[in-house]
Amino acid sequence: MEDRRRSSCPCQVLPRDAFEVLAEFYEFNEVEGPCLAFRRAASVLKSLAWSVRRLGATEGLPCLGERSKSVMEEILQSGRSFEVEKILSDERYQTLKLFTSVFGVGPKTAEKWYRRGLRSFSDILAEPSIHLNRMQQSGFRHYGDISRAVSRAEARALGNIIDEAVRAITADGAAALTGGFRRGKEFGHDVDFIVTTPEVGREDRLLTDIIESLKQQGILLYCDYQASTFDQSKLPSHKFEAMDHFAKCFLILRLDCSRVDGGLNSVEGDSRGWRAVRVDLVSPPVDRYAFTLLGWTGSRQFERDLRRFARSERRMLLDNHALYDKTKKEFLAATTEEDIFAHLGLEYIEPWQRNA
Ligand code: DGT
Ligand code: MG
Repeated sequence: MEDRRRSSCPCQVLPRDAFEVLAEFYEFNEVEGPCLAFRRAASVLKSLAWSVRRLGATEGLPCLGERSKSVMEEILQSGRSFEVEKILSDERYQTLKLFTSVFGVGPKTAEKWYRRGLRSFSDILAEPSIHLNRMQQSGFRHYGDISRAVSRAEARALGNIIDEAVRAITADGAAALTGGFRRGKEFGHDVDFIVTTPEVGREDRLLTDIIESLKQQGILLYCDYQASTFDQSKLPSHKFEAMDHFAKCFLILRLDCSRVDGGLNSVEGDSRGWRAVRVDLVSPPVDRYAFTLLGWTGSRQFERDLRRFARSERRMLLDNHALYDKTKKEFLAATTEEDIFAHLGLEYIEPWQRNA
């Protein structure tokens, strides 16, 4: 009887969601240690094939520290976490969560707006002294569409569009789906592709040509292009958060309903006949393709853990550009992801097993 009452309680929270809230709270407060600890704890629970119903069941699981365990214990006993409920009802947390949900708005900008007393989108848009950059303007303009999940069918349709654009530019070019969809996810917040040409040095041009083609087709709603700053003499970075230096672009594309099998994942978009979708393209030189594919396939937690394993267990530095053996003092070449796992002395891990 009591159990039934508990399960119908609207406040009931899953331990994994509680850890995500706590991680985000610490991220907003720029406290890295507990943020990463709660993210890792959430990942561990996500990777389990079963749901945790009693604390004893978590014994032996890695990466669950004392604080994670005590939050979990409270939830398993009462269905709630006092700390998480306090955060969820906190005005600052709610406001930063809302503001950072806009494309182009990071925690620092959100905090700045919050400190100025702004609490809603209408507050921001009505404030004459706020200057929105181009990315944020697009973020607000397409907010409804890009905050709605992208389906696998939509990702496939975008894959066809990018593939056609690449092949029209160069017959031997290629586009590969990466990110969450390569890991088998059914929905994502964007669609990530790696585009390449077999000729090293042509990749920057390939990306700008693709952008031009999307513009000609009338489907380019927003584009932030970043030219390559890749320096092959540099050692791989040990900082995961630093993005790679290859040519890349962050786009918003117009996806027409007619291109998607089964229609768009959006009621409003269906009646309009199109929706806006976030798309990222990265274009590494072909000899770095395998490292980029591994790095952009994710998940973020998997990438962090793989880099940590390389560093602490193998004395190797891994990032999206390269793998460096500190003992031999040499770069290790790879043409496939299998080569990289082999250099690390690991069995190949399939993309769908990387959903940590
Ligand atoms: P999604 O789009 O939310 O469904 O999930 P993902 O996994 O596709 O995530 P996304 O699109 O943000 O990023 C794609 C991959 O790129 C991600 O799995 C790992 C990599 N990545 C993303 N952000 C960073 C970053 O800040 N640094 C590095 N090194 N890699 C990143
Ligand atoms: Mg993605």
